[in-house]
Amino acid sequence: MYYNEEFETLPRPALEALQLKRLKGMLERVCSGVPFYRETFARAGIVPADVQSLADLRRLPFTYKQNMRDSYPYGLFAAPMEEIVRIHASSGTTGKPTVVGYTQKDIDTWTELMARSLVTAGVHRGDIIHNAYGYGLFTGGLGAHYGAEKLGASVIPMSGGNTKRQILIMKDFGSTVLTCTPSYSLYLGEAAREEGVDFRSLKLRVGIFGAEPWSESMRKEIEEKLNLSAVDIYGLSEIMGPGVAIECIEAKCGLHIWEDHFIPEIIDPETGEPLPEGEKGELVITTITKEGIPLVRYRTRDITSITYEPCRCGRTHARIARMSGRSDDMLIIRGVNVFPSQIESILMDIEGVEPHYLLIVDRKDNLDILEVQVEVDERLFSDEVKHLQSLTQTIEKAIKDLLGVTCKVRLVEPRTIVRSEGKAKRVIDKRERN
Ligand code: DLL
Repeated sequence: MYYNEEFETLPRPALEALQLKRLKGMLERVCSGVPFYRETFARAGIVPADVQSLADLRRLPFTYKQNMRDSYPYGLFAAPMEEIVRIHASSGTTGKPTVVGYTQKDIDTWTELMARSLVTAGVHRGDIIHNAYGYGLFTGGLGAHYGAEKLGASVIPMSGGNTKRQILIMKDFGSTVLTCTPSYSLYLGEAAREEGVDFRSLKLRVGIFGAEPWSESMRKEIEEKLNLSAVDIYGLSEIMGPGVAIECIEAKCGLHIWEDHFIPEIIDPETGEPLPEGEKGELVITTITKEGIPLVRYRTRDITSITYEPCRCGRTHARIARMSGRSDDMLIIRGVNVFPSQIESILMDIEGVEPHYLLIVDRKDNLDILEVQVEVDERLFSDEVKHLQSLTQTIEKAIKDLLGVTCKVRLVEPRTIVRSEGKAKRVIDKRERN
């Protein structure tokens, strides 16, 4: 089953011709409309007319999350604010979020690609989609919502949280599709058991899970516990949101990346050089149809590999492997993107706290938990217990307020956190990954 058969099955030569045409148009647009691109292209000694083949793409400079931050909030927008109809944002490497703007055409494209992704995952009209991705600045909720409506399915806009109610609704409303993060799906499974609800008695058939790393063994566990077929969906706000790539229900072997709108490359994150098909490296994406904030060779930092082998579902779009990590230190904690440097700058603004800390991430009852161990100065450590307690709460509140992440702070004595002779090890991630 296809949503848009013509585009999903375009023979590769036609797909590549379309990519080149769209790429050229996009390069003209960004060079005339965005000073950042005019400057970086000039520095690289390149004008859009130099790009005459898809292979020429590699001559263009990369774009980084930092470039978006430097032009915070709207500096990289290629359309005037009068044409921007939606704004989303995700965490940046420091306190400031990365801001993305969509024109009406961008929303239409996203909606179409999300509808296409849902059909690829085996969803159809008549399905009842329980959408537990968060609604808000995060792209998950609204992205899945619009796609589901466009497809003609019934969407229940649950958003995250209020787990008991989620289970009641899922049961009473007869939900057939669940969309949320993989870790939240397992949490729902556990909570249902506590409520005496057996997933085998529910109508759920398909789960569409993404926004954080997960593994094949986790897929197996989810499928067993929730009695559904679990599909991996990938996306990022900078590029669009959910629906950049998704597994097909037929093969569940790699995620089709929608090449009529995005050009993927796999590069060596150290050297920036392109890697051959099948080799693991960093995913770089060029958007070729976006108007609000088109991105040229955007460094996603996500590690994967790509294959152009035909897929048994008949779609001709390349497949990327399940994400196996990141080339930077970004953590995803209960769906929230967090950089250790963000926590560090919060800690450093608090009096009595030493610049030695350790973040310990674990998963308990299928939920991510973050412990922040931090050294306090000698004077403070010998202080009254109530002062230490209040400091703990101050730090926990600051992290919650600024980053949206709940954590447990543990104050430790001076010189207890292991010092390193090279790069400091700031993070211990105990969550399962393979
Ligand atoms: O997480 C968009 C999304 C929403 C995708 C719902 C899928 C479902 P951001 O908050 O900007 O956007 O985070 C993007 O999350 O660069 C990856 O590191 C990670 N990520 C997203 N999907 C997957 C996945 C949304 N399927 C960042 N597997 C990305 C592993 C994923 N990591």
